[in-house]
Order: sequence, then structure tokens, then C-alpha cells
Amino acid sequence: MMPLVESFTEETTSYVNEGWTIRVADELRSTNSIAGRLPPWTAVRARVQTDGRGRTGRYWVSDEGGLWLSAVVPCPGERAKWSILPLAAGWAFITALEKLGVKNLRLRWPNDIMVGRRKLAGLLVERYTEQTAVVGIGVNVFNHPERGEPELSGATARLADLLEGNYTLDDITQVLLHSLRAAHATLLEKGFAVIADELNHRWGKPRLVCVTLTGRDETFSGQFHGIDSHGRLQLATPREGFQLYDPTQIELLRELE
Ligand code: BT5
Repeated sequence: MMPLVESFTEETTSYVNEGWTIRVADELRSTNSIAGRLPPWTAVRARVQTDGRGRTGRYWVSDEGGLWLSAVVPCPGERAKWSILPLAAGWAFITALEKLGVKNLRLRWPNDIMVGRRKLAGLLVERYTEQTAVVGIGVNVFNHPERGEPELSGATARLADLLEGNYTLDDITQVLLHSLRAAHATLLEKGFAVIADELNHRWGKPRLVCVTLTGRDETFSGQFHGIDSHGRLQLATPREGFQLYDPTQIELLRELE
């Protein structure tokens, strides 16, 4: 379980929409850390994050103009059942952006939202309590992440360059939260297999990838073939043939082509 590390130190504005209570702060270290304390169907958004986090300790540039959002969802029942939530959340958010009219999006396993080789959005799903999960998403919208981090130059995409129409961060928040709630209902009512099917249409062509297994130093490469109906990654290597990996077994996957 993640430690609880942050609480609101300033007034936030708060509003209710489609069953979500949305709290908007000016500046937070990380919206995920603060959302960990909050009840299900609460979401936290910040104008900027001073310590935005990626997965396994990586950084996330969270400058003004981007959408930095964390949503708390209920996770009833066995903990293991929810290991597919990061995949389901990726599906929820990519379909939401497609509905806004963004074209040529694809997912990079497990849930990076990409335009070609450029990263538009990243997700960080964390469990702070037994009964809830925090689904964090960072989307570049009007911001310029490469200004704060030159190594991101040429590696990011922004919604402002992809969307027609005048959408505000509030509008995009609502569309994303609506879709996350719908995906959560699909998971409970129909199970993950339906979502897995949808996801397998969104990885793009089979790609050569380089994988680091959790807790191991070594990396190896193989051909990525999407996921199975339980959310396990399907990888083909010359030595081992076709293998299935639970999402928790993989620390990092890089695309080689
Ligand atoms: C992610 O990690 O992609 C998860 C990012 C989640 C961010 C949200 S914002 C709201 C919530 N609060 C948080 O503190 N986090 C969540 P990962 O797959 O590990 O990717 C991290 C890598 O993405 C970094 O090492 C950089 O290479 C790259 N990166 C960092 N900032 C970026 C940005 N703004 N746009 C595109 N790429 C970025």
C-alpha cells in the first residue's frame, strides 16, 4: 500500500458533475498523493504539480496549461481482480479523447496515449487503500513540457495541436471522468474481456519491444502481440516462444521500432 504523503494546504474550489466531486487546486506536489485520502468518485485537479510522478519513480513534467487529474474509484472485492484497472483506464481515456475528435491516437502498453512516437498522456494508477484506487492522468494540452525538460524535445504531443474547437481544461476533465465511470461500470457488469478486445485494436502494428521484468536487472526483447482476455501481455521471443506476462511482472517496456 502506498504511504499517504500530502494534504490540501490551501482552499480548493469544488464542484459536482455526473456523480463526481471535483476539487481544483492551484499548486500541488502530486494530485495522486492527495487523492489517496479521498472517498470514491472524488477527483483532484491542479493547475501545476511541483512533483508530478510517473511510474516506478520516473518524473512527470506538470507545467501550467496541462491537465493534471487524479480520480478515486471504488475497488470492491479481491485486490487481484483490479490488476487490470490500469489497462481499463487507458481504454477509458483514449476513447474519451477519440470522442472529442482527436485522430490517430494509439496506446503504448500498458496505457501511454501516443500520437505516433510522441506521448500525449500518461497514467499512474495507485492503491492507497484496500477499497479504492487512484487513477491519475496527465495530458499535455496547452503546456510546453519540453521547456522545463529539454530531453522531452520531440517526444511529446499536445491536445491544443490536435483538437479543433475551443475546449477548456474543465471540458476535457468532464469527458475523461465520464468515460472512466463508464469503463468502471463495464468492468463490473461485463468483465474485462470486452475491454481487452477493444484495447487490442489500439496498440497499432505488432512491434519489437524491450522489456525489463520487475525486480530483475536484465532486459530482453520480443514482439509485442497485445493482451489476452485476462490482461496478460503477450510477447513472442525467439528463445522462449510465445509467453504471457501479468502486468505486475513488467517494470518497463520500451518500443524498439
Ligand atoms: C507516466 O509514467 O506516464 C505516468 C504519468 C502520470 C502523470 C499524472 S498527472 C496526475 C497524476 N499525478 C501525478 O503525480 N502523476 C499522475 P511513465 O510511463 O513512467 O512515464 C514517465 C516518462 O514520461 C518520463 O520519464 C519522461 O520521459 C516522460 N514525460 C515526463 N513528463 C512528460 C510530459 N508532460 N509529457 C510527455 N512525456 C513526459
